[in-house]
Amino acid sequence: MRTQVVIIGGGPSGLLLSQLLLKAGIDAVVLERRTQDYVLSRIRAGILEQGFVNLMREAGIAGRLESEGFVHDGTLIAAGNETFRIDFVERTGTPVVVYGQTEVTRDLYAAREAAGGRIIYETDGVTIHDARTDRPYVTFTAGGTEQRIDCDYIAGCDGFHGVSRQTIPDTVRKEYEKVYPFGWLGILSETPPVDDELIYANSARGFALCSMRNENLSRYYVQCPLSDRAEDWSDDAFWDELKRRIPEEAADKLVTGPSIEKSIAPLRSFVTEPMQWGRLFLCGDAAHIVPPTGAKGLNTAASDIHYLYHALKDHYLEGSDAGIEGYSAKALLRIWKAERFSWWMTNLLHRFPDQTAFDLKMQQAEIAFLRDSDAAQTVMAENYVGLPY
Ligand code: FAS
Ligand code: PHB
Repeated sequence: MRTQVVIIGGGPSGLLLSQLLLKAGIDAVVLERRTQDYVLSRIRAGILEQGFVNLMREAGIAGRLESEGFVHDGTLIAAGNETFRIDFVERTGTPVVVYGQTEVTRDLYAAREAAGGRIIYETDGVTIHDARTDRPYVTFTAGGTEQRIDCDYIAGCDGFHGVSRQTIPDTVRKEYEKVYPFGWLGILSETPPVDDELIYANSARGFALCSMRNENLSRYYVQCPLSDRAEDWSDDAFWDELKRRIPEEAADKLVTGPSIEKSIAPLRSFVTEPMQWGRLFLCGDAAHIVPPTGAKGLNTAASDIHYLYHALKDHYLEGSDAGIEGYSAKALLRIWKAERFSWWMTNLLHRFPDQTAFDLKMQQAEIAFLRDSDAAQTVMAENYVGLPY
Protein backbone atom coordinates (compact mmCIF):
# COMPACT_ATOMS: atom_id res chain seq x y z
CA MET A 1 0.00 0.00 0.00
CA ARG A 2 1.24 3.55 -0.63
CA THR A 3 0.00 6.97 0.42
CA GLN A 4 1.41 10.46 0.79
CA VAL A 5 0.93 10.80 4.57
CA VAL A 6 0.48 8.04 7.16
CA ILE A 7 -1.33 9.36 10.23
CA ILE A 8 -0.85 7.25 13.35
CA GLY A 9 -3.77 7.81 15.74
CA GLY A 10 -7.48 8.31 15.09
CA GLY A 11 -8.14 10.80 17.88
CA PRO A 12 -9.00 14.46 17.21
CA SER A 13 -5.46 15.35 16.08
CA GLY A 14 -5.15 12.58 13.51
CA LEU A 15 -8.70 12.89 12.24
CA LEU A 16 -8.58 16.68 11.90
CA LEU A 17 -5.29 16.49 10.00
CA SER A 18 -6.69 13.78 7.71
CA GLN A 19 -9.75 15.86 6.88
CA LEU A 20 -7.73 19.01 6.15
CA LEU A 21 -5.33 17.05 3.92
CA LEU A 22 -8.23 15.44 2.12
CA LYS A 23 -9.73 18.88 1.41
CA ALA A 24 -6.35 19.85 -0.11
CA GLY A 25 -6.27 16.71 -2.25
CA ILE A 26 -3.45 15.14 -0.26
CA ASP A 27 -3.86 11.40 0.33
CA ALA A 28 -3.56 10.00 3.84
CA VAL A 29 -4.27 6.79 5.72
CA VAL A 30 -5.21 6.84 9.42
CA LEU A 31 -4.09 3.94 11.63
CA GLU A 32 -6.09 3.62 14.86
CA ARG A 33 -5.28 1.07 17.56
CA ARG A 34 -8.82 0.92 18.92
CA THR A 35 -12.33 0.69 17.53
CA GLN A 36 -14.25 3.86 16.70
CA ASP A 37 -16.70 3.14 19.53
CA TYR A 38 -13.85 2.89 22.02
CA VAL A 39 -12.36 6.21 20.90
CA LEU A 40 -15.78 7.87 21.17
CA SER A 41 -16.31 6.43 24.66
CA ARG A 42 -13.46 8.50 26.11
CA ILE A 43 -14.83 11.64 27.85
CA ARG A 44 -12.27 14.43 27.60
CA ALA A 45 -12.16 18.06 26.60
CA GLY A 46 -15.10 20.44 26.61
CA ILE A 47 -13.87 23.91 25.63
CA LEU A 48 -12.88 24.91 22.08
CA GLU A 49 -10.90 28.03 21.23
CA GLN A 50 -12.02 30.07 18.23
CA GLY A 51 -8.89 28.82 16.45
CA PHE A 52 -10.16 25.26 16.76
CA VAL A 53 -13.59 26.28 15.48
CA ASN A 54 -11.95 28.00 12.51
CA LEU A 55 -9.99 24.83 11.69
CA MET A 56 -13.18 22.77 11.80
CA ARG A 57 -14.74 25.32 9.40
CA GLU A 58 -11.69 25.06 7.13
CA ALA A 59 -12.12 21.29 7.21
CA GLY A 60 -15.75 21.76 6.21
CA ILE A 61 -17.17 20.06 9.30
CA ALA A 62 -18.25 22.86 11.64
CA GLY A 63 -21.99 22.51 10.94
CA ARG A 64 -23.08 20.67 14.09
CA LEU A 65 -20.49 22.48 16.19
CA GLU A 66 -21.96 25.83 15.11
CA SER A 67 -25.57 24.76 15.64
CA GLU A 68 -25.11 22.82 18.89
CA GLY A 69 -22.04 24.39 20.51
CA PHE A 70 -22.59 26.87 23.32
CA VAL A 71 -20.81 30.21 22.90
CA HIS A 72 -19.42 31.36 26.25
CA ASP A 73 -18.44 35.00 26.68
CA GLY A 74 -16.81 34.49 30.06
CA THR A 75 -16.22 32.28 33.07
CA LEU A 76 -16.69 32.52 36.84
CA ILE A 77 -13.87 32.21 39.36
CA ALA A 78 -14.83 31.39 42.96
CA ALA A 79 -12.41 31.63 45.87
CA GLY A 80 -13.15 31.92 49.57
CA ASN A 81 -16.59 33.57 49.78
CA GLU A 82 -16.20 35.54 46.60
CA THR A 83 -17.10 34.89 42.98
CA PHE A 84 -15.99 37.13 40.12
CA ARG A 85 -16.28 36.91 36.37
CA ILE A 86 -13.69 37.08 33.62
CA ASP A 87 -15.37 38.56 30.55
CA PHE A 88 -13.52 37.11 27.55
CA VAL A 89 -15.38 39.23 24.98
CA GLU A 90 -14.94 42.50 26.88
CA ARG A 91 -11.21 41.77 27.32
CA THR A 92 -10.35 40.21 23.95
CA GLY A 93 -13.39 40.43 21.67
CA THR A 94 -13.37 36.62 21.45
CA PRO A 95 -15.55 33.95 23.14
CA VAL A 96 -14.95 30.22 23.55
CA VAL A 97 -17.28 27.42 22.48
CA VAL A 98 -18.48 24.58 24.71
CA TYR A 99 -18.67 21.44 22.55
CA GLY A 100 -17.35 18.13 23.84
CA GLN A 101 -14.32 16.42 22.32
CA THR A 102 -16.49 13.35 21.91
CA GLU A 103 -18.76 15.30 19.53
CA VAL A 104 -15.77 16.77 17.69
CA THR A 105 -14.41 13.26 17.19
CA ARG A 106 -17.82 11.97 16.11
CA ASP A 107 -18.05 14.73 13.48
CA LEU A 108 -14.54 13.97 12.26
CA TYR A 109 -15.22 10.25 11.90
CA ALA A 110 -18.49 10.93 10.06
CA ALA A 111 -16.74 13.32 7.65
CA ARG A 112 -13.91 10.89 6.93
CA GLU A 113 -16.30 8.05 6.24
CA ALA A 114 -18.54 10.25 4.08
CA ALA A 115 -15.49 11.22 2.02
CA GLY A 116 -14.34 7.62 1.73
CA GLY A 117 -11.12 8.43 3.61
CA ARG A 118 -9.12 5.40 4.73
CA ILE A 119 -9.04 4.56 8.45
CA ILE A 120 -7.66 1.18 9.51
CA TYR A 121 -8.96 0.27 12.95
CA GLU A 122 -7.59 -2.10 15.57
CA THR A 123 -4.07 -1.90 14.21
CA ASP A 124 -1.40 -3.58 16.27
CA GLY A 125 2.37 -3.30 16.42
CA VAL A 126 2.57 -0.07 14.43
CA THR A 127 6.25 0.48 13.71
CA ILE A 128 7.85 3.45 11.98
CA HIS A 129 10.75 2.69 9.61
CA ASP A 130 13.34 4.88 7.84
CA ALA A 131 11.85 8.13 9.13
CA ARG A 132 15.24 9.76 8.42
CA THR A 133 15.17 8.83 4.75
CA ASP A 134 13.04 10.13 1.88
CA ARG A 135 11.29 6.74 1.68
CA PRO A 136 9.79 6.13 5.15
CA TYR A 137 7.28 3.38 5.74
CA VAL A 138 5.09 1.97 8.49
CA THR A 139 4.36 -1.68 9.30
CA PHE A 140 1.58 -3.07 11.45
CA THR A 141 -0.89 -5.91 11.73
CA ALA A 142 -4.62 -5.60 11.26
CA GLY A 143 -7.07 -8.46 11.09
CA GLY A 144 -4.16 -10.82 11.71
CA THR A 145 -2.39 -9.67 8.52
CA GLU A 146 1.06 -8.06 8.45
CA GLN A 147 0.85 -4.87 6.41
CA ARG A 148 3.20 -2.17 5.13
CA ILE A 149 2.43 1.35 3.95
CA ASP A 150 5.08 3.30 2.02
CA CYS A 151 4.67 7.06 2.29
CA ASP A 152 6.30 10.48 2.02
CA TYR A 153 5.60 11.64 5.58
CA ILE A 154 4.36 10.27 8.92
CA ALA A 155 2.21 12.25 11.39
CA GLY A 156 2.47 10.86 14.93
CA CYS A 157 -0.95 11.71 16.37
CA ASP A 158 -1.03 8.73 18.70
CA GLY A 159 -1.28 10.46 22.06
CA PHE A 160 0.88 10.30 25.18
CA HIS A 161 1.16 6.51 25.20
CA GLY A 162 1.70 6.13 21.47
CA VAL A 163 4.65 4.75 19.52
CA SER A 164 5.64 7.90 17.59
CA ARG A 165 7.46 9.86 20.29
CA GLN A 166 9.37 6.73 21.29
CA THR A 167 10.60 6.37 17.72
CA ILE A 168 12.74 9.47 18.14
CA PRO A 169 15.95 8.20 19.85
CA ASP A 170 16.26 9.26 23.47
CA THR A 171 19.69 10.63 22.56
CA VAL A 172 17.84 13.13 20.37
CA ARG A 173 14.74 13.78 22.48
CA LYS A 174 14.69 16.24 25.39
CA GLU A 175 11.67 15.77 27.66
CA TYR A 176 10.33 18.26 30.19
CA GLU A 177 7.83 17.06 32.80
CA LYS A 178 6.04 18.19 35.94
CA VAL A 179 3.66 15.75 37.67
CA TYR A 180 1.11 17.36 40.00
CA PRO A 181 0.40 15.76 43.42
CA PHE A 182 -3.31 15.30 42.75
CA GLY A 183 -5.79 14.24 40.07
CA TRP A 184 -9.22 15.29 38.83
CA LEU A 185 -12.19 13.08 39.58
CA GLY A 186 -14.69 13.86 36.84
CA ILE A 187 -18.29 12.82 36.36
CA LEU A 188 -20.79 13.23 33.57
CA SER A 189 -24.47 13.48 34.56
CA GLU A 190 -27.67 13.95 32.58
CA THR A 191 -28.62 16.98 34.64
CA PRO A 192 -28.93 20.70 33.77
CA PRO A 193 -25.70 22.67 34.32
CA VAL A 194 -25.58 24.55 37.61
CA ASP A 195 -24.85 27.84 35.82
CA ASP A 196 -24.84 29.30 32.31
CA GLU A 197 -21.04 29.57 32.47
CA LEU A 198 -18.22 27.49 33.93
CA ILE A 199 -17.34 27.90 37.59
CA TYR A 200 -13.67 27.37 38.52
CA ALA A 201 -13.49 27.11 42.33
CA ASN A 202 -10.53 27.25 44.70
CA SER A 203 -11.89 26.13 48.08
CA ALA A 204 -10.20 25.18 51.36
CA ARG A 205 -11.06 21.57 50.47
CA GLY A 206 -9.50 21.80 47.02
CA PHE A 207 -10.30 22.63 43.41
CA ALA A 208 -13.68 22.06 41.77
CA LEU A 209 -14.98 22.82 38.28
CA CYS A 210 -18.56 23.02 37.07
CA SER A 211 -18.79 22.57 33.30
CA MET A 212 -21.26 21.22 30.78
CA ARG A 213 -21.83 19.60 27.40
CA ASN A 214 -25.43 20.75 26.69
CA GLU A 215 -28.57 21.92 28.49
CA ASN A 216 -29.05 18.49 30.02
CA LEU A 217 -25.54 17.09 30.23
CA SER A 218 -23.18 18.41 32.90
CA ARG A 219 -19.50 17.75 33.56
CA TYR A 220 -18.12 18.26 37.05
CA TYR A 221 -14.66 17.76 38.55
CA VAL A 222 -13.16 17.78 42.03
CA GLN A 223 -9.44 17.67 42.84
CA CYS A 224 -8.62 14.36 44.53
CA PRO A 225 -5.55 12.53 45.91
CA LEU A 226 -3.69 10.42 43.34
CA SER A 227 -4.31 7.42 45.59
CA ASP A 228 -8.08 7.67 45.03
CA ARG A 229 -9.91 5.32 42.65
CA ALA A 230 -13.07 6.38 40.84
CA GLU A 231 -14.88 3.28 42.09
CA ASP A 232 -14.23 4.41 45.68
CA TRP A 233 -16.39 7.50 45.13
CA SER A 234 -20.15 6.99 45.30
CA ASP A 235 -22.26 9.51 43.41
CA ASP A 236 -23.57 10.87 46.70
CA ALA A 237 -20.04 11.33 48.04
CA PHE A 238 -19.10 13.20 44.87
CA TRP A 239 -22.10 15.53 44.97
CA ASP A 240 -21.60 16.22 48.69
CA GLU A 241 -17.94 17.11 48.11
CA LEU A 242 -18.70 19.25 45.08
CA LYS A 243 -21.31 21.22 47.08
CA ARG A 244 -18.72 21.89 49.79
CA ARG A 245 -16.31 23.38 47.26
CA ILE A 246 -18.52 25.62 45.08
CA PRO A 247 -20.26 28.88 46.06
CA GLU A 248 -23.25 28.37 48.37
CA GLU A 249 -25.64 29.88 45.84
CA ALA A 250 -24.53 27.33 43.25
CA ALA A 251 -24.58 24.47 45.74
CA ASP A 252 -28.16 25.32 46.67
CA LYS A 253 -29.38 25.09 43.08
CA LEU A 254 -27.19 22.18 41.95
CA VAL A 255 -29.27 19.44 40.31
CA THR A 256 -27.67 16.08 41.08
CA GLY A 257 -28.28 12.75 39.42
CA PRO A 258 -26.63 9.41 38.62
CA SER A 259 -23.20 9.60 36.98
CA ILE A 260 -23.06 8.15 33.46
CA GLU A 261 -19.27 8.37 33.44
CA LYS A 262 -16.82 8.65 36.31
CA SER A 263 -13.02 8.70 35.98
CA ILE A 264 -9.86 10.11 37.51
CA ALA A 265 -7.31 11.89 35.29
CA PRO A 266 -3.79 12.50 36.58
CA LEU A 267 -2.38 15.99 35.98
CA ARG A 268 0.95 16.57 34.33
CA SER A 269 2.80 19.15 32.27
CA PHE A 270 4.92 17.51 29.59
CA VAL A 271 6.74 18.58 26.43
CA THR A 272 9.09 16.67 24.18
CA GLU A 273 11.57 18.45 21.91
CA PRO A 274 12.04 18.30 18.98
CA MET A 275 8.61 17.46 17.56
CA GLN A 276 10.00 16.20 14.29
CA TRP A 277 12.65 13.67 13.29
CA GLY A 278 13.32 13.30 9.62
CA ARG A 279 9.91 12.80 8.00
CA LEU A 280 8.13 12.00 11.28
CA PHE A 281 6.13 14.83 12.86
CA LEU A 282 4.56 14.69 16.34
CA CYS A 283 1.20 16.40 16.98
CA GLY A 284 -1.02 16.83 20.03
CA ASP A 285 -0.69 14.62 23.07
CA ALA A 286 2.03 12.61 21.35
CA ALA A 287 4.28 15.61 21.95
CA HIS A 288 2.81 17.51 24.89
CA ILE A 289 0.40 17.28 27.80
CA VAL A 290 -1.09 20.03 29.96
CA PRO A 291 -3.12 19.85 33.16
CA PRO A 292 -6.73 20.40 31.95
CA THR A 293 -7.21 23.47 34.19
CA GLY A 294 -6.74 25.89 31.31
CA ALA A 295 -8.65 23.77 28.76
CA LYS A 296 -5.59 23.78 26.50
CA GLY A 297 -4.99 20.10 25.68
CA LEU A 298 -7.19 19.71 22.65
CA ASN A 299 -6.72 23.36 21.66
CA THR A 300 -2.94 23.05 21.54
CA ALA A 301 -3.25 19.89 19.46
CA ALA A 302 -5.23 22.06 17.03
CA SER A 303 -2.43 24.56 16.46
CA ASP A 304 0.03 21.71 15.82
CA ILE A 305 -2.35 20.39 13.18
CA HIS A 306 -2.71 23.86 11.67
CA TYR A 307 1.08 24.21 11.30
CA LEU A 308 1.62 20.69 9.94
CA TYR A 309 -1.30 20.90 7.52
CA HIS A 310 0.00 24.14 6.01
CA ALA A 311 3.54 22.77 5.90
CA LEU A 312 2.43 19.68 3.97
CA LYS A 313 0.13 21.71 1.74
CA ASP A 314 2.99 24.12 0.89
CA HIS A 315 5.22 21.14 0.12
CA TYR A 316 2.80 19.34 -2.17
CA LEU A 317 1.01 22.30 -3.75
CA GLU A 318 3.67 25.05 -3.75
CA GLY A 319 6.92 23.07 -3.71
CA SER A 320 8.04 24.94 -0.60
CA ASP A 321 9.60 23.08 2.36
CA ALA A 322 9.98 26.02 4.73
CA GLY A 323 6.99 24.88 6.80
CA ILE A 324 8.21 21.30 6.91
CA GLU A 325 11.67 22.37 8.06
CA GLY A 326 10.33 24.86 10.63
CA TYR A 327 7.41 22.85 12.03
CA SER A 328 8.83 21.86 15.40
CA ALA A 329 10.26 25.28 16.27
CA LYS A 330 7.04 27.02 15.29
CA ALA A 331 4.72 24.60 17.12
CA LEU A 332 6.82 24.70 20.29
CA LEU A 333 6.59 28.50 20.53
CA ARG A 334 2.81 28.30 21.06
CA ILE A 335 2.98 25.03 23.05
CA TRP A 336 5.23 26.49 25.74
CA LYS A 337 2.88 29.46 26.19
CA ALA A 338 -0.04 27.05 26.64
CA GLU A 339 2.06 25.04 29.11
CA ARG A 340 2.77 28.18 31.10
CA PHE A 341 -0.87 29.24 31.22
CA SER A 342 -2.05 25.75 32.22
CA TRP A 343 0.63 25.59 34.94
CA TRP A 344 -0.33 29.06 36.17
CA MET A 345 -4.07 28.26 36.36
CA THR A 346 -3.34 24.96 38.09
CA ASN A 347 -1.21 26.68 40.72
CA LEU A 348 -3.82 29.42 41.13
CA LEU A 349 -6.79 27.16 41.76
CA HIS A 350 -5.59 23.98 43.48
CA ARG A 351 -4.56 23.28 47.07
CA PHE A 352 -1.16 21.56 47.24
CA PRO A 353 -0.37 19.04 49.98
CA ASP A 354 2.90 20.81 50.82
CA GLN A 355 1.46 24.33 50.62
CA THR A 356 2.80 26.50 53.47
CA ALA A 357 0.83 29.32 55.11
CA PHE A 358 2.93 31.75 53.09
CA ASP A 359 2.22 29.87 49.85
CA LEU A 360 -1.49 30.11 50.61
CA LYS A 361 -1.19 33.86 51.17
CA MET A 362 0.58 34.20 47.81
CA GLN A 363 -2.20 32.21 46.10
CA GLN A 364 -4.88 34.37 47.73
CA ALA A 365 -3.03 37.55 46.70
CA GLU A 366 -2.75 36.26 43.11
CA ILE A 367 -6.49 35.60 43.02
CA ALA A 368 -7.22 39.03 44.55
CA PHE A 369 -4.99 40.67 41.92
CA LEU A 370 -6.85 38.81 39.17
CA ARG A 371 -10.15 39.93 40.70
CA ASP A 372 -9.11 43.61 40.90
CA SER A 373 -6.84 44.20 37.89
CA ASP A 374 -8.07 44.89 34.36
CA ALA A 375 -4.61 44.04 33.08
CA ALA A 376 -4.54 40.69 34.91
CA GLN A 377 -7.99 39.78 33.62
CA THR A 378 -6.99 40.70 30.07
CA VAL A 379 -3.89 38.51 30.31
CA MET A 380 -5.95 35.57 31.57
CA ALA A 381 -8.65 36.09 28.95
CA GLU A 382 -6.11 36.30 26.10
CA ASN A 383 -4.64 32.96 27.14
CA TYR A 384 -7.95 31.26 27.84
CA VAL A 385 -9.56 32.17 24.48
CA GLY A 386 -6.35 31.09 22.75
CA LEU A 387 -3.19 32.88 21.66
CA PRO A 388 -2.75 33.49 17.91
CA TYR A 389 -1.52 30.60 15.76
P1 FAS B 1 -5.55 11.27 21.79
O1 FAS B 1 -4.86 10.58 22.92
O2 FAS B 1 -6.92 11.83 21.99
O3 FAS B 1 -5.68 10.28 20.55
C1 FAS B 1 -4.60 9.44 20.21
C2 FAS B 1 -5.18 8.26 19.45
O4 FAS B 1 -4.09 7.43 19.02
C3 FAS B 1 -6.08 7.40 20.33
O5 FAS B 1 -7.30 7.17 19.68
C4 FAS B 1 -5.28 6.10 20.51
O6 FAS B 1 -6.12 4.97 20.58
C5 FAS B 1 -4.42 6.08 19.26
N1 FAS B 1 -3.16 5.34 19.40
C6 FAS B 1 -2.32 5.34 20.46
N2 FAS B 1 -1.25 4.56 20.21
C7 FAS B 1 -1.44 4.05 18.95
C8 FAS B 1 -0.68 3.18 18.13
N3 FAS B 1 0.48 2.67 18.56
N4 FAS B 1 -1.16 2.87 16.90
C9 FAS B 1 -2.34 3.40 16.47
N5 FAS B 1 -3.10 4.24 17.20
C10 FAS B 1 -2.65 4.56 18.43
N6 FAS B 1 -8.07 18.47 27.26
C11 FAS B 1 -8.82 19.57 27.49
O7 FAS B 1 -8.65 20.59 26.79
N7 FAS B 1 -9.79 19.57 28.50
C12 FAS B 1 -10.03 18.45 29.27
O8 FAS B 1 -10.89 18.46 30.15
C13 FAS B 1 -9.27 17.28 29.05
N8 FAS B 1 -9.49 16.15 29.78
C14 FAS B 1 -8.70 15.03 29.55
C15 FAS B 1 -8.89 13.83 30.30
C16 FAS B 1 -8.08 12.71 30.06
C17 FAS B 1 -8.28 11.44 30.87
C18 FAS B 1 -7.07 12.76 29.08
C19 FAS B 1 -6.16 11.56 28.84
C20 FAS B 1 -6.88 13.93 28.35
C21 FAS B 1 -7.70 15.06 28.56
N9 FAS B 1 -7.55 16.24 27.82
C22 FAS B 1 -8.29 17.34 28.03
C23 FAS B 1 -6.58 16.32 26.81
C24 FAS B 1 -7.19 15.66 25.59
O9 FAS B 1 -8.36 16.32 25.23
C25 FAS B 1 -6.13 15.69 24.52
O10 FAS B 1 -5.53 16.97 24.41
C26 FAS B 1 -6.67 15.28 23.18
O11 FAS B 1 -7.26 14.02 23.30
C27 FAS B 1 -5.49 15.26 22.21
O12 FAS B 1 -5.89 14.59 21.10
P2 FAS B 1 -4.86 13.65 20.31
O13 FAS B 1 -3.56 14.35 20.18
O14 FAS B 1 -5.59 13.20 19.11
O15 FAS B 1 -4.55 12.41 21.30
C1 PHB C 1 -14.67 20.16 30.54
O1 PHB C 1 -15.79 20.64 30.29
O2 PHB C 1 -14.41 18.94 30.48
C2 PHB C 1 -13.55 21.11 30.93
C3 PHB C 1 -13.78 22.48 30.85
C4 PHB C 1 -12.76 23.35 31.22
C5 PHB C 1 -11.55 22.84 31.66
C6 PHB C 1 -11.33 21.46 31.72
C7 PHB C 1 -12.34 20.59 31.36
O3 PHB C 1 -10.55 23.69 32.03
